Amino acid sequence: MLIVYQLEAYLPPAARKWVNEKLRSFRALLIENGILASSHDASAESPALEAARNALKAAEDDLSSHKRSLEDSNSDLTKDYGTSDIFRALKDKCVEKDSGEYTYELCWLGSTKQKSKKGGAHTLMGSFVSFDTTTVDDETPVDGKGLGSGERVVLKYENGQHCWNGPNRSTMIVLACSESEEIWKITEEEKCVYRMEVGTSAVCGMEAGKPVGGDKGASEGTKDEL
Ligand code: MAN
Repeated sequence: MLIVYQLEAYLPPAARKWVNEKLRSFRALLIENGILASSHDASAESPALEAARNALKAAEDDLSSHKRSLEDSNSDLTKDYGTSDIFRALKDKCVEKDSGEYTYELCWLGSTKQKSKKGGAHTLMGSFVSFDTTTVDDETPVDGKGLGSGERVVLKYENGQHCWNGPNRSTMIVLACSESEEIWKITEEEKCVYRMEVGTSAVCGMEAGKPVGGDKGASEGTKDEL
């Protein structure tokens, strides 16, 4: 067998050169077509293998981003948006109001924040956890911007930034019917326990969180806890 490998040595010089050149150009052709790695380094990858590896990586990235968006959609579907999904329309929307040295922000079914007018970091006053109801008995102001009296829908925001020598901040949002979304009043009931009185069209025509004179919301069965 050895003789086969040494065949080249038995060839006349001109033929040996010809064979060598043919081999070199064949190798170049393989490299050009991505079949053979260009380096003599055994660990080097051929362009074809590299392209396949890149395609796999891109497909895997694509798959994880689709998985993430599927998880987001699933958790959105299981999230409680209230009777008849009424708060879904307000999702990702926020309202603000200046009060004292702060601007207060309420993001619907998101979080509440206190922003100092002097700048600096914002203080998280809680994140939405659940719906509730409360009974109020206020005089309705002439401009209609108040809670009035009766049972009102409450949004509970909890687990905000820890208060020095106090609890984690929390906010109780008491809602009443209004043409547009607006914070009417903000109070700090006790240290780091906040209350916002807020107007929204989302609760118009509701009593104790249920649609007045209809059982549409309740008949849907799954989200009738309001
Ligand atoms: C900040 C604000 C106040 C709060 C105090 C408690 O100044 O969040 O609302 O009462 O901290 O230390």
